[in-house]
Order: sequence, then C-alpha cells, then structure tokens
Amino acid sequence: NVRKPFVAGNWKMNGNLALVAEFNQKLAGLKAKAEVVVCAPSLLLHAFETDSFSIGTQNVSHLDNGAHTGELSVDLLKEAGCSYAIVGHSERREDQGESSELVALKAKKCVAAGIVPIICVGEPLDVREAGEVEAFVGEQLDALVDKMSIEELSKTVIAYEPIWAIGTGKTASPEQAQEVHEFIRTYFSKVDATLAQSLRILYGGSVKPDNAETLFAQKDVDGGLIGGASLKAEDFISICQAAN
Ligand code: G2H
Repeated sequence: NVRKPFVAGNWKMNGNLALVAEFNQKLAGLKAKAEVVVCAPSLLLHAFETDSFSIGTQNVSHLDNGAHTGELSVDLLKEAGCSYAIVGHSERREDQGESSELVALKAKKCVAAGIVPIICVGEPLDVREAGEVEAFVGEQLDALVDKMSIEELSKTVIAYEPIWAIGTGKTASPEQAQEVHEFIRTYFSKVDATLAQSLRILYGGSVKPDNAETLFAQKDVDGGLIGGASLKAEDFISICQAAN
C-alpha cells in the first residue's frame, strides 16, 4: 500500500489540561503503523508533549491576519506547534454556515503554510435516502478542485463523514463507507491518477474500538477521523493500532 494509514482524533469542544496530561502520558512511546494526530481545542495545544503523535486544530482562518476578531491564522497555529487542521467539518458547515468554497480557501491557506488540512465531506440523511450521495459529495469536491492545484491537493487528507453517522452511534457499514471512498478516489483519478493513488481518505462517524478494524480493512479506507472515542486514551490507542 502506497498510503500510510492515518488516524486523527477530533476532540471537538471537549477536553482540558488534565486530559492533555493523560494523553501525554498514555500515548508516549505509542507503537502504531498509522500516522497519529490529535486535533484538540487550540487553547490546549501548548500543553501537548508529543513524541509519538502530532497535533492539529479543528478550524483555521482563510485570511492571513488583521482585523478578524476571534479568528486564528495559520501562522499562529504553526507557532503553536500545529501541523494539521481539520477544515470543513460538517458541524462548522452547519453551525457557522461554511460553504464548500470557503472550506477550499481554508485548505489552500493551510497547504501554503505547511499545515496538512484534513478536509471533511459527507452527506446528511435525506440526501442518502434520496440516493444522491455522489452528487452531493461530488459538489463538495468540485469546490476543492476549483480552488486548488494538483500539487496542493496532494498535500491534503480527505475525511468522509456521513452526517447521519456523526455522534449518533450509527456507523456506516464497511460496505457503505467503501462505496463512497471508492467514489471519492475515482473522482480524484479523473483529476490526476497519481494524486488519487496517494491521497488518504479517512472515514469518520462513530468509529469505535470494536468497528475500527473492519472499517479500516476496506480497500479505499486509509484510516479514520475519530470524535467521541478519541476522548478516551485507551480507546483512541486501540483505534490507532487497528489501522495498518
Ligand atoms: C465525526 C466524528 C469525528 P464521532 O464528526 O469527526 O465524530 O466519532 O463522535 O461520530
């Protein structure tokens, strides 16, 4: 496999300094084939001591700096030791009304700064029930291809997160995940064959220690973006070890 497996935790608006200290201790010396990242609230990033995993944020501004109250720039995040950033999570697309175009600009800004964006795509339940998953996800991808070069896209990670599976305990079946992952890889193969082969596509949505292995065993599933289960060090470690 040309693609190194990848597992990222998404703490969302959870965790505290005590949890960081626990992760520092329990993940020290972690042996996993996967590249491991913890995307914590930005205010906690300074406290990580990371020998065996990298740290990331959960959002980033698409702008450089200046009068944008409350935003965080890629430069600030880099200074805080951040090497990954989740962009376009469905919770932000919904809560903050982020468009696919804005998500693409954020991803582009990350790449320019040497931060790897983990770009989230995925459909709500009504779209799945209407049989329009590919059209919906395809449009989210169109915005990326529109704004980013092949070279830039090659420095990203994609996360497929069906919205109906997020935090609901309803995981997509391995077959459902594989079907969309294959669609995404085929989509990129029309842009550039080498890009499609090297691009890592993660699955996200209620991944747990007991379903991670079967999900990650799918041909086009290169790892996962883990929410709830990334808040327990033991669960997160076992999910990291399931990716190989
Ligand atoms: C999906 C996922 C992590 P959870 O949002 O991004 O969360 O694993 O809790 O469904």
